[in-house]
Amino acid sequence: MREKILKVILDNEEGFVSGEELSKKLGISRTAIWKHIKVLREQGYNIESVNKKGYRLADEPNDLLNPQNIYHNLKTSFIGKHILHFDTIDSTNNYAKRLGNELVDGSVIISEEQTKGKGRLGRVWQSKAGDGIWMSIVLKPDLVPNKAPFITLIGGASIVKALNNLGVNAQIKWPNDIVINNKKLCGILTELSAEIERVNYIVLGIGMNVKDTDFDGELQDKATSLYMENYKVSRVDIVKEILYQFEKLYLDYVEKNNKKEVLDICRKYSAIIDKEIYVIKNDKRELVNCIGINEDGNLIIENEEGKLQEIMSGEVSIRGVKGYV
Ligand code: BTX
Repeated sequence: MREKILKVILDNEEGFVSGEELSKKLGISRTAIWKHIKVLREQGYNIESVNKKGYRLADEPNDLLNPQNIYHNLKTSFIGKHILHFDTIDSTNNYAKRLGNELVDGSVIISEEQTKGKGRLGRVWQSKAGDGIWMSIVLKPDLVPNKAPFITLIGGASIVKALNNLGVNAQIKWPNDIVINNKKLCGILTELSAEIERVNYIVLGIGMNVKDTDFDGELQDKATSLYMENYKVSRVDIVKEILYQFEKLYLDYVEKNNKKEVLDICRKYSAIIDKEIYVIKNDKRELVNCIGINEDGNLIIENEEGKLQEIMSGEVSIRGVKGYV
């Protein structure tokens, strides 16, 4: 019932909905409505009530990542149609992997906080309560395992497209970072459960800093958040737009083997193409020119001797000449 009340209020973006209208529509008393509204407020919904007018959601951006908020007007067909939301969790990727076989294709796990948020190669991903979007998408494509790494690029392309659609000037640092002003805004961690010939499921983890954040130690120089770059965008709008953009590009790839749009986006919004970059492998650091991204999604670089080389994602780290990018 609470969800139905919320839906009526959310649907009615402009004006007020009176208690009487809600009570008629939903067939419960006005007192019952009022009690539900009280609980919704305790959950964090900023619902205003004005005498003789009724209820409405207050002006500020609707920023709670509760499933109902995300389901509302979500334009996807299956991605994000089943959402699990936690206040705190070890890692949304770990949760998704623990339940991978049981979760339906396109399920999304979101948490306000992660106590063991992780990056690639066991690195730590700072995920403080309420500061960002920490989420994982569970995917069950009919795919051979060696086609799975491209899903990371689809993730990056959909995030950068979504952010730019929302007015945020973000770029991709191939293969798995989204940056603003040369600082790291968002990281992607793709994990795979597979047999030799067949993918069981893929977990696409996305971590994005949104609010003003107290970054720990070394992160202060290389990380940023949307708010810190003066973009006040609602987390709900970002999640919905990412899921929408992701679904289109993902279906193009798994159903039609079409990579074109993903590659176009990765090239258009690249933070490193046509720049000098350091490529770091094990402990070796080489200064190279970044030439582009080829049809497989691999990076093409020109090394110090002028030779062109192809780099696959996962092999290396990339750093800019001046700092992170
Ligand atoms: P990565 O290995 O490319 O980046 C990890 C590195 O990024 C860290 O070593 C640190 O230097 C830096 N870093 C840590 N936390 C942050 C942060 N909040 N903002 C910017 N830089 C940071 C990137 O791995 C993949 C990150 C995926 C995170 C998501 S969150 C939801 C899902 N669950 C989970 O445990 N991981 C993913």
